[in-house]
Amino acid sequence: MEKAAGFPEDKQVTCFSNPVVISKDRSNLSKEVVENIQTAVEAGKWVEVVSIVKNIKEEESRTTVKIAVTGDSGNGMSSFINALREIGHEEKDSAPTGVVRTTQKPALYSSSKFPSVDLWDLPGTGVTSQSMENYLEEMDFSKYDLIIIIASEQFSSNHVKLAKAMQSMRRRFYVVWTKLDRDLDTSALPEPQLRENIQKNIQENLQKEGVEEPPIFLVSNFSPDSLDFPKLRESLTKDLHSIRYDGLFGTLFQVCEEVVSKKVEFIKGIIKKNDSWGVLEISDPNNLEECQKVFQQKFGVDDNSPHQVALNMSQPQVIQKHLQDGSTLSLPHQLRVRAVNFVSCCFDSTHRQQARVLDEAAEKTKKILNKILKDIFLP
Ligand SMILES: Nc1nc2c(ncn2[C@@H]2O[C@H](COP(=O)(O)OP(=O)(O)OP(=O)(O)O)[C@@H](O)[C@H]2O)c(=O)[nH]1
Ligand SMILES: [Mg+2]
Repeated sequence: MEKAAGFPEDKQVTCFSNPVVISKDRSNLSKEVVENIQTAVEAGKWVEVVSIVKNIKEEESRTTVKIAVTGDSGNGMSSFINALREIGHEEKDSAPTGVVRTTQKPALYSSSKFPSVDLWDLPGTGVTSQSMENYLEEMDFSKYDLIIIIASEQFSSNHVKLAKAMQSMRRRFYVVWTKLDRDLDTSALPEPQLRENIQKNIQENLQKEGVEEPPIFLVSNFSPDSLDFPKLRESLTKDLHSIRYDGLFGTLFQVCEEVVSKKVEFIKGIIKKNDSWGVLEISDPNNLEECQKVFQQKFGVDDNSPHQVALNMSQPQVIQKHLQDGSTLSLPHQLRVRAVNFVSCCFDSTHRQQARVLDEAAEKTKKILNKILKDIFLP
């Protein structure tokens, strides 16, 4: 449905109040959420970590991703939007199309096929302004998460300029060649050959200007289920997922990793001073097995933890297995630790062994965190 005309306002992630920018644009998390997850990781409460991360993902899934459709006027931009939304040009909510310049100002559409995605039908180049510089300025492509450059008949210098601008603005973009039905009707070449020629022509024009090859799709807007349309929908779904969650995944892992590193630093301080072991409730610091057990407990990677998480994950058995691999000691491992204890006592200082056991517990914790986040965020 067309919602409005005019430019999209520069909405940032608005699901949390008091946003704190941690790394990438889309990874704005409120201070409160960051503190909650830090506290849960600090306490090794994986069930809580899972629940917080799932909430964050849910909020993020409701955040709007903005897609701009641009190109030379008449290339089939509005028709492409209708095809992507799988609605006919004659339907009430469709984007107006026509042989004369039709789209005069940006128009917003949405589709139940792509929830929480704004599809902006932009006026073609040469409609709102004379030069490409003015057009780029006026359209302000920095507002969009993904840009679809539509071309047909010829891949013009405007298309190359658009692609070049997207690359220098580090925007994700596709090139979609429309009206392939007409090309197929009028060309004497067999379909594979024709497709190859079109693709090659686009690639060469982009290469000449130093533009890295974007995803290229050849379609007919009159056949939204054939030619490259299925491939295009698949790529779009993957890219929407990546736009929403890649930065978030990295940021959350970083937040959690910092908590683990701080804890390691704190315990290493105790090891170094060989003092205050009582704080960790370790009665005999020279007993490596006791140290190992306590360290694992402190990080929440002892025998009891995997269980709790497994109950809350989407794929309980798989995660439980991963967690057990990463967090519980098998009997042979325990025996190995004892043997290592005995032999390496002769070479290693007790401190170094304590630190090594600590690092092992921390590594296991990071592995578990990585697996939790991957399980929640991977498509
Ligand atoms: N044969 C064929 N014609 C198409 C295709 N896509 C669009 N057209 C026709 O091309 C003309 C222009 O299509 P629009 O979708 O209005 O193009 P636009 O890029 O939005 O153009 P403006 O809004 O005027 O800048 C219309 O007559 C469409 O029916 C296609 O895939 N195949
Ligand atoms: Mg149009």
